[in-house]
Amino acid sequence: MSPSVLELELAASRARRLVLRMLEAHPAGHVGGALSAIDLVEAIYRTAMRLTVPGLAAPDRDRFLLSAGHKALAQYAVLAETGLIPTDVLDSYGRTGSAVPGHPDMHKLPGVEANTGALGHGLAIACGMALGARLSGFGSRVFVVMGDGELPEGSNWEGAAIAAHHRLDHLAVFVDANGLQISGPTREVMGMESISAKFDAFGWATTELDGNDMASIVRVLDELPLTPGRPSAIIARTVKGRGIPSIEGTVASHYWKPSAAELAAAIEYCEDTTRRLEALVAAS
Ligand SMILES: Cc1ncc(C[n+]2csc(CCOP(=O)(O)OP(=O)(O)O)c2C)c(N)n1
Ligand SMILES: [Mg+2]
Repeated sequence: MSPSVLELELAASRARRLVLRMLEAHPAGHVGGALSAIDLVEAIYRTAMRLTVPGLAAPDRDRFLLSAGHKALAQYAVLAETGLIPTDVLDSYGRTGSAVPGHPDMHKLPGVEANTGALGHGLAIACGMALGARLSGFGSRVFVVMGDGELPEGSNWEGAAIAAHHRLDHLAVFVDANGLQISGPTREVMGMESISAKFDAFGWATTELDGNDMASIVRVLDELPLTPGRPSAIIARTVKGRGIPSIEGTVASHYWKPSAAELAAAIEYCEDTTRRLEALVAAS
């Protein structure tokens, strides 16, 4: 049975706590972009993907590509929260040889489909996977999460053209549009609006939603493909650093190095939120 919106909110809160658990192991990382995207990642894994632990390498599996690889803490936390990897793997974050390095490594962690981190490659890789799945007669779907600061990379638009040309309607791209990138607001660094109009011009079906609102995310996931015969682009308006009030919406959240007190305050806030959601789920 599909989880309720409330259960998904609880799962995402638990995943945020796991991001903070990695920071307890090593107090530095790309936290802001992980937390803007984590509601999307949680909902995609929990409601849309067909995945089991023994099936993580099955040829006909659904695939998740984190094109903006620096958001890796979100994927690691969700893989652990959903039970696809053991949670204690997260405690090696920051150590040499860790299976959860700063950018995802497909040779180290099951569930990671490609080594990303150099921005602009995930969509083209996903196109190959989606086309390959179709040629193999599999019903696999491919989900991509990109950043809005990643969009200026030209290779994305080669991928966008390929996906539309091949009518890859089992491919869905979520743009984590938090309005910020590494050095400032995306509109100042390299404006790419209207993102929807650009994907639309390439032949995609597009929609926009609040990417930190579970009800909206689930509604769109249930509707995919947005238009049969077209790949889907979902422009998800989010808040960078969502879930840690002291860094929400700040450029500084991009690579956060919290003091012990800042980390403790973030953990306390997150655990309060989790307890509140647990009570609501129990009462529902
Ligand atoms: C090809 C490439 N150029 C530059 C970088 C450096 N870089 C890392 S994160 C980042 C900003 C990405 O912004 P966005 O996609 O909006 O992600 P967010 O910061 O919002 O998580 C940049 C430019 C990179 N990783 N790859
Ligand atoms: Mg961004």
